[in-house]
Amino acid sequence: MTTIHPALVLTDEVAQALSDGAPVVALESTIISHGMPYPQNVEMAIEVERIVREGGAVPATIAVLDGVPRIGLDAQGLELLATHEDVAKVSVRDLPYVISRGAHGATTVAATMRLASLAGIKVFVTGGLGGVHRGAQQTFDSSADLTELSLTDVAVVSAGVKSILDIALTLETLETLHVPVVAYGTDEFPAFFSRESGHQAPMRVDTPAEAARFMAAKWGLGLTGGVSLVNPIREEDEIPASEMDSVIEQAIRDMEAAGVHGKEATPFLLGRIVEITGGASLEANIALVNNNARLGAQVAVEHAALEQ
Ligand code: PSU
Ligand code: MN
Repeated sequence: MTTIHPALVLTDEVAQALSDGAPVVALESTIISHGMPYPQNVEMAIEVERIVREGGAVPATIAVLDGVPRIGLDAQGLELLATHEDVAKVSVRDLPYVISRGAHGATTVAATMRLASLAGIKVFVTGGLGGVHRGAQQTFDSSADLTELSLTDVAVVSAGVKSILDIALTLETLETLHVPVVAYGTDEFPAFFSRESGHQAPMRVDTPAEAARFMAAKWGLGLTGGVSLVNPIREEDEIPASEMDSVIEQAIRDMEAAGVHGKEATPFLLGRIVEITGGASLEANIALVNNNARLGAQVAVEHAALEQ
């Protein structure tokens, strides 16, 4: 029996799946409103939902619309997030602000995890996690995605983190925060566009069933907090790290020159990388999200079977 928080509005389909104990996969919305240009953003959102369904799970894209936290969206909701000018980027601390003002908000990994967890969803698929930014020793810019991973019992499937972040510091922080980082089918921690980051992942699983057993073992022991399941982009879709390095350095220089920081930093860098690569990074980004959706659906199916 799942208890669902009364402030949330679920679609009938998601509510039914959760009450049946059927597999559900949460999906974030910052990636739609602030992570990709239109119309690729809404096309990606629709395709990811299709892939999750094809994998035997129910997709639940999460956002705040008119001040209401929504678990599951219709086509109109996805289109609004992809096109509306006034959609705030909402991490956990911003939730009360958009809710109390009746505003629209696209949820980050952190806020999506929290809302998913309040709804009783255990598996969440995204593209890349936020983390510790390069230069954080000076700026203290470290994403609330990391603290949320330490608090909330949701498994997050991502393609690792982009090297716009300091990957070594991000991995150190996840260790401090008790967050298991589990690589899927590889020993190496993946770097989003690239399969390799030069950093080892501390743990590895090779099947969705193993991932589901890992989740059950963690939460069964009362070890609260998330699981970061990192899934490398497929070889045929990757952009080698050697090609991305100079692009990312350029994007960071442009960000510094433009005086951008804080919550605008990640969206700015993502947008610049798309521009500098002439759209090649966008193709890779879409491919890796789809790849994560395939894995996330399988993990949700296996985990739901364990819970029956
Ligand atoms: N990384 C990406 N694409 C994204 C994001 C990160 O490759 O769209 C988004 C996610 O929603 C993530 C957020 O949770 O950026 C992190 O933002 P910040 O660094 O401000 O916490
Ligand atoms: Mn930040």
